[in-house]
Amino acid sequence: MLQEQILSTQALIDMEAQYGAHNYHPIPVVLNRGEGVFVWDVEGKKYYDFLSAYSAVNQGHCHPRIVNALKEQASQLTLTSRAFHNDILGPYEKFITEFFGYDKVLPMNTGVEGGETAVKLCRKWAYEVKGVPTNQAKIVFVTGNFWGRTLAAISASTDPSSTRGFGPYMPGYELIPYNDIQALEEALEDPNVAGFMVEPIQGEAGVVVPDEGYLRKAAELCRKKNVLFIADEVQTGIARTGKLLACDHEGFKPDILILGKALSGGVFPVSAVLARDEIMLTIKPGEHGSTFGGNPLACAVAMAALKVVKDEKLAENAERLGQIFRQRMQENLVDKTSLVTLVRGKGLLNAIVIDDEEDSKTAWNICLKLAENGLLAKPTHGNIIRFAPPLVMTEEQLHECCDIIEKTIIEFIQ
Ligand code: IF1
Repeated sequence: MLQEQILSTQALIDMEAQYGAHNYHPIPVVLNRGEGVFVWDVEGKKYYDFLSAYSAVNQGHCHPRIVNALKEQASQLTLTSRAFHNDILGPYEKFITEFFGYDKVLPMNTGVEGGETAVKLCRKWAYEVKGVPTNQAKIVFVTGNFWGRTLAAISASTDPSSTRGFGPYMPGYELIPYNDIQALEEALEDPNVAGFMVEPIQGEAGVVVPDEGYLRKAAELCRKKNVLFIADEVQTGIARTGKLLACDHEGFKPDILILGKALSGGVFPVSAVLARDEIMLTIKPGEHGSTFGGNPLACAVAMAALKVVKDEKLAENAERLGQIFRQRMQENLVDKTSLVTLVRGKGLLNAIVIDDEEDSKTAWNICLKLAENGLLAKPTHGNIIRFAPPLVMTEEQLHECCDIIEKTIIEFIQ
C-alpha cells in the first residue's frame, strides 16, 4: 500500500482553499488529534484548546466514555429514522427529561435546528393554546443575538455579516435591546407576542453578560403576560457557565430550553428542545422532525456526555476555575495594561476586550501569537477574544494557560 502521504499544514490549508467553500477564515493551524484539553497539529505541535469548538467539547476532546458509547452503538444500530421505534430513544428521552426537569424532549441534530424547533413550538402554542390569531404570532429577540445560520435564525440577527445578501427575512420577529427590562415590558404589551428567545449570556456577541436579575425579571414578565421564555443554552448550557444551565444562576426554569454542542461532548451533532406537555404536544405526528433527529448514536452519545458532566462535577469545576481565570486576567492584564480594557464572563465562558477599534487586527494577531505559544483561541467581533477551555481542565493547567496568555499579551505591548 502506498505510504500515506503526510501533508503539511500549508498543503492542507491550500487544499481546503481549492476545494472547499470559503465560508470561514480559520487561525492557520491544521489539527489532527485531540485529547482532553489538548489538541495537536500535523507538525506534532501541542496546544491548549481555549475555544472548545465554541463550547461543544466541554467534556474535553475524545472523552473515552463518550467515544466508547459512540463505538458501541455504532457497531449495533446507528439510524432507524423515526418511521420505526428503537430500543434507545425512549430510555434517552426519559434520561434527559429527568436530567433537566421537563415533561418532554424533541430531539434534533444541530443547535440551529433546536432554535427552529423552539420557534415552531412557540408559534403552534400561540395559536392552539394562547389564542393568537393564525399567522399573527410574534417572537421577541434581542439585538446581538446569534442562534445559527438558517434563514429563520439570521432573520433575527442584527449582525450584517449574518444577514447581508440573504433577504428577504422571516416575518413575525420583534427586536429589542439586550439587558433592557423596560424594552421587554413594552414589547410584551402586544397580545400577539408568543415568545421571548434569548441567550442567557451572548456568546458570539462577545460573551456579553446581562445585569444580575435581568433574566429572572424577564422570565417573570413573560409569565405575567403568558409569553414563553425560550432559553437558547446551546453555548451557555451543559455546565459551561458554572451551573448546569446559565439560567440556573438566576433560579428559574425556561418554558422552552434549547440545548446543543456539548450535549454530545463534541463527538456527534446532537441538539434537543425540552418543554412541558402543554407546549410540546401542540406538535402532532408528521408536523415536525428530521431524518437523524433522536438517532440511536445521538442517544447513546448524549447520555454518556451528560453522565460525564455530572460524574466529573464539570459545573463546579467551571465555576471555581472561572473565578481564578477572571481574577488573573483582571490583576495581570486589565489593571496593568491599557491594551486589555476588561475581562467578563461566567464559569469558563469568558472574554477579554482589546482596546482597539472593532476592525483592528490586534486581537487576530494576538491569537496568532497565542497559537505560536501553544494556546488556541480566536477573536469574535474584531477586538474581543473569547476564552473557553474544556471544563475538565485542572487548576494547574489553567494557571499554565494564564501564564501563556499574560506573557503573550505583555510581549505584544513591548
Ligand atoms: C458558526 C458563532 C459561537 C450558538 C448559539 C445556536 C447556535 C450557536 C448561542 C447554532 C452556534 C456556533 C456556530 C458556528 C460558530 C459558533 C459560534 F461564532 F457562530 F456564533 F459559538 F458563538 N445558539 N454557534 O452559539 O448551533 O447550528 O451551529 O449547531 O456558524 O461558525 P449550530
